[in-house]
Amino acid sequence: MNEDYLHKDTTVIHSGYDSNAHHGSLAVPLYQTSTYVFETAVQGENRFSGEEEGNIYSRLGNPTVRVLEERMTVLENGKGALAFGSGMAAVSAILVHLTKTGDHILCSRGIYGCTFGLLSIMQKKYNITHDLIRMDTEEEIEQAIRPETVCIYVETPINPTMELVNLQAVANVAKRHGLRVVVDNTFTSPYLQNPLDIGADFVVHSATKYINGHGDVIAGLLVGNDKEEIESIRMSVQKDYGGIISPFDAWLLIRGLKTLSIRMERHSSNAEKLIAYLKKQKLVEAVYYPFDVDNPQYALAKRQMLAGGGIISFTVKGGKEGAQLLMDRLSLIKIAVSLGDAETLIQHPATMTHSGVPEGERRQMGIEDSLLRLSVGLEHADDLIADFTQAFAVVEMMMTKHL
Ligand code: LCS
Repeated sequence: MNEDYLHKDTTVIHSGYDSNAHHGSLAVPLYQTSTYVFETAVQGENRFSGEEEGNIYSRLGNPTVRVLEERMTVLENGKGALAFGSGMAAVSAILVHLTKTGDHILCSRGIYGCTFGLLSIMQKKYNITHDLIRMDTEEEIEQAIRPETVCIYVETPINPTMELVNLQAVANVAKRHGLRVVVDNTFTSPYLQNPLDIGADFVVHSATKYINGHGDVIAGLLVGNDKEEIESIRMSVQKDYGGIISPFDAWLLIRGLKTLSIRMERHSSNAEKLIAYLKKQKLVEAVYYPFDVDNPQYALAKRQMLAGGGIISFTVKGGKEGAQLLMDRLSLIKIAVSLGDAETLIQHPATMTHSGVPEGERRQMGIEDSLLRLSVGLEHADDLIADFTQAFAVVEMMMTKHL
């Protein structure tokens, strides 16, 4: 069947797997093996030399992992994919692949705290420098390019501020200057946004989040638009740095992915109900959500995303103390980092996910002490609203007493 014409709701379930090749098994079999038996010594020699295709050792490839990689390739409209043991393993693999000492990376104004940590290590140890800039217009991006710039690395929406990067502007500038573009697509999942279609060269995911969706796996994915290059990363950086995924975790991701489309729709519709609610609360100062009609980037969001997704950021009155008071009063909504799970989670970026970013840099990224990040889950929206309502009532009472 020509998969090009299938909808994503279908490919998340079927792509990359032929049950006829696996004893008719409906579910993708779990190949929990470290190595593979060669029929003869010469077959082993030929597999190593590349003369014969086939399995060698699970750090170099595994049939269960391959189903996941092929499914992700289809979902991101790419040409090849690699699965990793964490999102950070995927991020570090692509940055190691693209850079050498003396190079420069241009980044979106905000990035995940550990990606920032990785860039700091690369700067200190290998003199690979970076700049974090706004990327609303082509001029802004163009002005920041240096002779030693080799790639543009962006998150959109940005963790945790939910600011967007104009992907078309990035792609246009990159094309003119011969730069490679890497987009961290974790916050939208391939169901809501496909950066390779807009001109990116690589997409990375923390598959820990929406791809899995069930809060029980740490994993990462890298998808590219050039099969040969992806295979060369498999047989170099991935093989020799070794940050691979376990077959069982790949199996769980394949299982989680099957419901990606219905999950993303529910995350988005729940988030829209919560946005409407939060905007009316006295203790809430500002809300940040791409598909909020009052968001200045709403038109851009509509151009590059199918829906707003499940993440909302908002600031509350009372700074860090106000934010912590509210978190401690929530009951159904859990205080935890990570996102994209069935459970609604809330976290405080300044003291949690982005606490490793120096304060000055953090403020430049727009991460205030009063900012909270909510990962809206799959519960009934009314129950989430009820939890907020009881929490706001207590916090308001406590704040009034304080004054
Ligand atoms: N990229 C983004 C945008 C992320 O949000 C994360 C993790 C990563 C990469 C790294 O993925 P990991 O290695 O954890 O699979 N973000 C987290 C967060 O916001 N809370 O906890 C982890």
